[in-house]
Amino acid sequence: MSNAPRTEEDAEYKKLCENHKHLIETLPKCNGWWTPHLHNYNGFWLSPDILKANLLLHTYFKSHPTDIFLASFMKSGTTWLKALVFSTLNRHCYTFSDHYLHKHNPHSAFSPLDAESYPITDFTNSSTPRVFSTHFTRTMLPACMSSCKFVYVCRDPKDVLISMWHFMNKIRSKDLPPLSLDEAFELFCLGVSDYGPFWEQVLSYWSASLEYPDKILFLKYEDMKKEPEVVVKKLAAFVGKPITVEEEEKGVVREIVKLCSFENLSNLEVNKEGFEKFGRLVNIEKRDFFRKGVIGDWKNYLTKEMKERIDGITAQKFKGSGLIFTATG
Ligand code: PAP
Repeated sequence: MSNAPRTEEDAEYKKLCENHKHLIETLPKCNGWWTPHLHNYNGFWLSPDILKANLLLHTYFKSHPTDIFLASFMKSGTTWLKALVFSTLNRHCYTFSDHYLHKHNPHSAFSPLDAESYPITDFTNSSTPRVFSTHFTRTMLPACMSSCKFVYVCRDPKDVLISMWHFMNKIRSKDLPPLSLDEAFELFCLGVSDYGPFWEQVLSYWSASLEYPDKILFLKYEDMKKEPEVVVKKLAAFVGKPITVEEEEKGVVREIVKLCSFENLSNLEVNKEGFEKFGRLVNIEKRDFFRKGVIGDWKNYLTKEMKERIDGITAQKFKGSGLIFTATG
């Protein structure tokens, strides 16, 4: 159980927030993507409210041994992963013709740790086991979480950049001028983006997955696109609910893949209208979680030089790690 205070008037909570505010004021800062600034904390860039959420996590979040965390860099496939994990875990609770995901955006299935509302929440989570999502780098998570299971999804950084650039311009403060692709590209390459540097964040989970393969399932968006049924079976086994031969014969895996496909989810009324609330930090239009859902859209935006620069950074950063990206052109 969490020991979160009940109200914002809690003295301990207020003191902690004051300390965090002072700490953040001392940190290096840079231009942000949707907020005016990002702050560098222990090598990673975060917007002030998300950094506050991270700092509070260390005091108030108490993990359960059975918790599962869905981790990713932004725009790498979290929405899809949430839908797949929810429908796999709860496949005995719904029929595929009348499903929770027909009426709810996948983000409402599991809470994001990074934007939880403090201090009212006590991290209640209706699912069993509890499932949370996070974009924090592994090294910024409370130590109590290290014995829990993680599913991590990564994606070609070129597609991440383009997806993020579109998304950030949608949620960017109206007081700021639009973020140009040139500026976004430069910031991304320098590692200055929410939760970045991208490469260090990915590597934090990749190396942990090599060390604890039974605790961290490391997935790639590109593999999920190519072989979604294989991924669903892996996920089911990983969360302790393996698909049986009988289920496979009945087409359960195929149904999960179909339900969670970009084409299906993006065309549901529930994902076309309205907002998804992330703690008390931000309201996001549900349709903004679904743009194109393809591999290689970067080709429509990046020049040859830009592509080569990102691929060069990726090759240099991942050298010797064993992590190889499926070539997308
Ligand atoms: P988040 O970081 O805000 O949670 P996330 O879900 O990780 O976003 O990534 C969004 C990307 O996944 C979008 O990619 P795009 O901009 O290149 O199109 C979105 O379209 C894509 N996406 C969302 N749902 C699915 C899905 N069911 N299948 C494949 N891709 C999807």
